[in-house]
Order: sequence, then C-alpha cells, then structure tokens
Amino acid sequence: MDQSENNGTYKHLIEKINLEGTLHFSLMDPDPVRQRPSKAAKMAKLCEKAGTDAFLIGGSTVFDQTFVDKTIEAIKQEVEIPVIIFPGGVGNVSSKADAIFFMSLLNSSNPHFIIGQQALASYTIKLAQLEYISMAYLIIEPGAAAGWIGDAKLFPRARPKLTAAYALAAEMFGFKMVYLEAGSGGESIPPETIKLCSSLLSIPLIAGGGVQTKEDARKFVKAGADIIVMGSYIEKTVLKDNGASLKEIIDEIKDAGKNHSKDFKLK
Ligand code: 1GP
Repeated sequence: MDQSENNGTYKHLIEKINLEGTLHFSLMDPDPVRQRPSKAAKMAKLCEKAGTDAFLIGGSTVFDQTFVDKTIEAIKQEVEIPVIIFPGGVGNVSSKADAIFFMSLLNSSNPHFIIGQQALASYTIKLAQLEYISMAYLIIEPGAAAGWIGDAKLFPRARPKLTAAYALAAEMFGFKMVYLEAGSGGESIPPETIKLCSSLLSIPLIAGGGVQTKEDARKFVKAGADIIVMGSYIEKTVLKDNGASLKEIIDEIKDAGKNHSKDFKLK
C-alpha cells in the first residue's frame, strides 16, 4: 500500500498558511484526570467557534490508548477542522484521527525518543493507513513535563543559534515541519529563537508552550511562527467564557499574520 498519496491534512495546512498566514492550533490532552471525552468535545466545539484551525490531541503523560480513541471520536463528532495526534509515545496512535504528527525529539539524549518509539509505531500507522506528517520536535528551556519525560538536553534560551542549527538540520533530513516547544504552562519560546529559525527554514515552523496573551501571540507571529499552539489557556478559560477570550487571541493572530506572506511548497 502506498501511503505517499495520503497527505490531505498536510496539504490543507500548507495551503491555509500560504493563503491566510499564521494558523492557531488548540491542544487537548486526552487525560482522564483532566477531562472526559464529552468535556473535550464541548471544549473543541467552542475552540472551533473561536476560529482555531486544527486540534492537536496528545500530551506527555497520556498512557491510555482507549481513552485517546474515545476523545478523538467525541471531538470529531462536534467539529469539521482537522484532528491531529500529537503523540507523547507509541500508545497514542489512533486510527480515529485525520493525521498524526510523526515526530522525533531531536534534542533528546535518549534514542528511544528520537527513533525508538517511532519504529514501534510505524507498523500500526501503516496498517491504519493513517496520514503521517513528519515533524522535528525541539525542546527549549524550561521544557516542563515534555522535556523531563523526553530526556531532552534542553536548548538554552540565550543561545538561539543552537536551536536553529537543529531546525535547519531537520529540514535537511526531510522533515515536513519543525515544532519549537518551551513546555506547557511555563515561560514561552524567546521570539529571537523563532525569528532565527524562521529566517533559515523553508518548511512551516510551529511554536508552543506558555502562550497566554494577545501580546505573546502577536510577538510569535511577528517573529515568523507559522502555527501557534495553545493548550493550558484553553483548559483554563474556554468553558468559563464560552471561548470569548480565546477568540480575542485568535483574532490577534489572524490580524498580525495576514500579511505574513509565505509560499511553502508541498514536500
Ligand atoms: C505544549 O506547546 C504546547 O506541548 C502548549 O503549551 O499548555 O503552555 O499552551 P501550553
């Protein structure tokens, strides 16, 4: 079976960035401690209404495959936009999603997170005929749970060139996207790092971790982020204000990003 033609979600995202500028992704953690599938679906509906462009489903501490399946099924019943798995490990692969970020934590000091888990997941992805989008995952200080669990040799915040060298190497290896991660709920990526990476890459740059305000979002767009991911802010606010404050941040992203002209080619 040739899966190379199966690139609908990737193609959709590239076309959308080229047409509209910076996109916003909402991260949902399918974690029984945080929210059950019905609650995740309710939150997803509000995020879609607020203007988000896609959902990422995953987290560093997700261990229950059935729960991932059920959360994705519930969300897909409520929304039209793509639902993409953002796996914390091999146990997060689900055929229910539109695609999976086939990601490698390139600055891990443990090969298990660079190629080990991916090799184990590859058969399941092939058999499920799931669309995979290769993505290099780079974790910068402070790194939070993702950095700790992934044995990351965290990139120093004050040394953007180190992160950028890995981002560039990732593109040379053929990855389709690069994700700069500061870790959930902490200090966000320094804009200088986003700026340097964006100036060097010709593939989309995703940035996430610690985005909580319109100002954070605008800085990320101006620095050159093509996709901005938000997780904890959504968890904290979306059910309380029906997505109103999230909409303000997404509107800011769309406004700041509308002249952000890009011409990404499909890989
Ligand atoms: C974490 O980048 C994401 O993987 C989102 O981080 O929860 O801080 O928005 P936040």
